[in-house]
Amino acid sequence: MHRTHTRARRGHLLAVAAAGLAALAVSASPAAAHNVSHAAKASPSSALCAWNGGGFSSLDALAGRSAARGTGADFAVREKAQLMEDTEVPTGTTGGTSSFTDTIDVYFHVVAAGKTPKQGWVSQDHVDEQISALALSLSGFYGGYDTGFKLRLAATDYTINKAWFDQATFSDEVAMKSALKRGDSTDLNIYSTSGGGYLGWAYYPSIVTSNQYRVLDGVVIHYGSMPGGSVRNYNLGFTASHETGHWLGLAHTFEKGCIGGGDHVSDTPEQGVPTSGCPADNTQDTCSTPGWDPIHNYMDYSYDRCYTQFTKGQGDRMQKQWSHWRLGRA
Ligand SMILES: [Ca+2]
Ligand SMILES: [Ca+2]
Ligand SMILES: [Zn+2]
Repeated sequence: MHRTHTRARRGHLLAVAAAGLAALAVSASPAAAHNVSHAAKASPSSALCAWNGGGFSSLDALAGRSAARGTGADFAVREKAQLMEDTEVPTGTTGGTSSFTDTIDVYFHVVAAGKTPKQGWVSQDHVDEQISALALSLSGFYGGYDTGFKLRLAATDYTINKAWFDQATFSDEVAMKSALKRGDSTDLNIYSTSGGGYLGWAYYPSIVTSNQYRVLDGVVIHYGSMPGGSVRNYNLGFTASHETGHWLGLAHTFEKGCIGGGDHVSDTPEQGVPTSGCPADNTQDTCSTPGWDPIHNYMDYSYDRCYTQFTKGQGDRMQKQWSHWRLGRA
């Protein structure tokens, strides 16, 4: 089935013909940048959120308890808690320019419980539409900054495995990724599953430095979050954009709340709490510090239809994180 994405934003009607894509390179005029900041991690406990460059204690803890994950029928629990902290790169790292460009190879893994749509079986067309939506969000097509990242779908594979589809435990995640992960540190592995009760999750790029946990590097999404999918309000494919933002080193715009600096991005205003839904106007303001909340930023928790942008500051950060953590590694 062939779908057309249509998004009306601020008087612009953007129509994207989803294509079977070998290489996606979409340019768009950078729109007025909105703001962003990072997200408050729902840390299970303080002991579980310590990533200080020396180890993966939080992941160790997770591995040890075989992850009990809550379910979020209404996706109030939008995302599995981020168990790492994003890590700075050295001053002078390559990136942070508008001339930056690079192409990310994507390995897309459809993991289903069976061969019906409700069992997570999604078509190649559907996968192509997801890649298109993700590529367009990175390019600034829907608004915001052109981050310079382009995508190429390297391969799609299909697996029927009920436990992997369910993603109920950490060990299921490790088993799935150990079997399916492909490529090197510059390659984006996306796993379409039930989401284990979440829309998705990802890990920051510094995970590639861990021999033990690098297999986890990648993005897991709920199959119903793909364009035209079954998850109401979150089915334009932008869960993948949000999670890929993490994969490229971005934290949530609401990270550390109004304290500021939580996302290490200066052009995203502080945000006290994650946005719920899609506020009718742009004047949600949960912190007294300058700027309205960045409700249109992919790194907030708004509805998909509210998402339109990464900022220049985020694009710069992605490029540097990419250069430092991902380029030149096995
Ligand atoms: Ca910020
Ligand atoms: Ca404010
Ligand atoms: Zn997130």
